[in-house]
Amino acid sequence: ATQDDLKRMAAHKALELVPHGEYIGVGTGSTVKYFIEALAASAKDIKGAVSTSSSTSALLRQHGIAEVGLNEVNGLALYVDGADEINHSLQMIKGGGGALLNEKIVASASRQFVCIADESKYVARLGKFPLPVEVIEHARSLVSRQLLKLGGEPELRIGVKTDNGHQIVDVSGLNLDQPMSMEDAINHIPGVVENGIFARRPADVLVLARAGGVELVYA
Ligand code: DER
Repeated sequence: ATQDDLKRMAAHKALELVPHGEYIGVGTGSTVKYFIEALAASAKDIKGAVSTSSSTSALLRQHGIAEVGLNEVNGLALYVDGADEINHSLQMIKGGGGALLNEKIVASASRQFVCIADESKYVARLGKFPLPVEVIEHARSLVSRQLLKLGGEPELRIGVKTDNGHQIVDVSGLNLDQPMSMEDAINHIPGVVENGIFARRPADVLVLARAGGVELVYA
């Protein structure tokens, strides 16, 4: 099975966890793209979807799934999203697709976080994938100096502005063995908007696709 086959398998399996008649949150990325396709082809009648990026909004529109704004709903039953890395406590590194701010916001509004991923994302230790940090442009150098003090090597994601108009620096070399502490430390740097460590609020279940099949993994 190719990685795309595995992403498709995980996305399809996640449909079983989608309740009827509820609002759900939908993340961003190529695995989520397969989830949106599977959802559209299924008989699931959700009330609507809260998006996390312009690319996900375009996919929802393309597949005839109603999009609602987060301000229009009072919480969400479920949030479905991918990850760049996810450990055995279901803590994640996200933001490879540049939507980490909206993803963390919508995830925080959701009662259950379902992560869909192929086996390449499931790791014993977080930190091989460079950590995306969303920063305010005029504070970028100030933030980068602080990230260096934390042991990181920040690199500007050239030519990228997030849907919320910010820049992203990708930070290699950080020690993420205490992911919750690092998530808080980085978010306390003035000029940081959000970072891609999802440790304070990890996923509730991982739909993990391997060559041998798809399984539900709990922390
Ligand atoms: O940017 C993100 O957080 C995405 O969810 C990313 O982590 C997963 O993207 P993929 O499904 O294309 O691998």
